[in-house]
Amino acid sequence: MAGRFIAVEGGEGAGKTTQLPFIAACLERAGYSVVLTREPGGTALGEEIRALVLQNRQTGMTAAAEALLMFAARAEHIEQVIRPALAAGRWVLCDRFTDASYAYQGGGRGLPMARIAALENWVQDDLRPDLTLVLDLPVALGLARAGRRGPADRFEQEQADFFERVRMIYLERAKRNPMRYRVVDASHPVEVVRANIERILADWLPER
Ligand code: Z5A
Repeated sequence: MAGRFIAVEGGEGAGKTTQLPFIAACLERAGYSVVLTREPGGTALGEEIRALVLQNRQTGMTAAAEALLMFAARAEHIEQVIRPALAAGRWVLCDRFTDASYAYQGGGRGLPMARIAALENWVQDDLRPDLTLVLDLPVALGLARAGRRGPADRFEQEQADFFERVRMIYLERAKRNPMRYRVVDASHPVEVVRANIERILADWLPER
């Protein structure tokens, strides 16, 4: 049987990195073999693209170049990692996927959503996550958390209104497709967020 594909999304400091190992452990306890991966990244070329798009020396990068680099990394990731894992019956748990392109390049940078949708259809064909967890919290709280973590990357230097647009797009997309998305209130302490994610997964996972 083919595996399932779960993406975890959210704005700055939402706690994806903190919660992902726990989500992977939950799935493994339920008996699934899990591939934990991330975007941009997940392959040798993808990790090089990640360094390019996050580095501060790329100050003049256009929104179109940024979007195309995200989808170049994604094309590699899908062919080399995601599809083979799903075909082998493994579950793919991905730290960000195409919703981040809608949120950051569409919402944040203002690229037309139709262009992102065209890239999505081209690069992914019919591949979409089976479940997308959106870790949501007020922008100011997320930025305060992310600020405690070290030097800001190219995205983290954006202003609050950029991240408000990112948040709005995530929430709009989740609202439009409640079958696929679950919004998790990420403003709570780590253990509370974890317990809420565990409840969502318990409801969503197939009976075994
Ligand atoms: N990007 C894009 O533009 N387009 C795309 O298509 C894709 C990505 C795929 C890299 O993403 C960047 O790429 C990203 C969007 C863009 N923009 N940025 N920046 P990333 O996911 O690798 O990096 P990130 O967004 O910077 O993640 P993050 O800021 O590291 O957030 P996080 O992983 O969600 O948070 P965290 O590291 O788990 O937690 C942050 C801090 O808060 C840390 O000190 C924790 O200990 C603390 N924390 C976490 N949870 C809690 C709770 N519940 N309470 C209190 N403190 C907490």
